[in-house]
Amino acid sequence: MKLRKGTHNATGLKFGIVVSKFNKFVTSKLLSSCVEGLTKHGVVPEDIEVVRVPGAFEIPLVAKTLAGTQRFDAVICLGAVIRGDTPHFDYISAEASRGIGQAALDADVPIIFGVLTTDTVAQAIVRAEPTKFNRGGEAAKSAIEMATVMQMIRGGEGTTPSKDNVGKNGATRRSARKRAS
Ligand code: INI
Repeated sequence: MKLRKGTHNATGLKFGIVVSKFNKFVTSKLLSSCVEGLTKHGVVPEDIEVVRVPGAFEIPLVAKTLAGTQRFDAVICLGAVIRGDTPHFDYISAEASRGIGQAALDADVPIIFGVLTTDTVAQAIVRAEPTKFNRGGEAAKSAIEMATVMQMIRGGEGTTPSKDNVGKNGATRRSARKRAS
């Protein structure tokens, strides 16, 4: 039996981040802790590209487009949808989650769902807080784990990413696969 699982060593990996401006007092915290999570695990700042969008509703299209460039090992989506007095919350949160899931399948690249959906502002704040739930940092870890496990599955050998998964220019097996097709 072969066990395949991702690692948290992100050296040489590249990440795109889509972050929404709506509820910026929450999403800015998600973004900073996500970037910190990536760099803590070996990603260099030049290998992180951040795109800001108006709200969570706009995240899926940009995530799919970023992933489709094949320049990233994973894309991370960050947003905060907070329930109000109308059904608006349900439409935005449902579309963001459905769209992000679909984007990953369409682009064939890991896309991480780091969008908070909460009933109250207080719940959102505590989830974004790096010293509490740290959802931004968790999104970073999930992205690294998915990027490395996809490399392994696609590379087909070993139970950890092997050095020959990385080409001369730092391109991973996934981008090599794209060049070959
Ligand atoms: N966008 C969010 O990211 N969070 C919210 O809580 C939110 N609420 O509550 O309205 C929200 N709305 C904006 C939406 O995402 C779009 O940007 C807008 O509808 C334009 O398409």
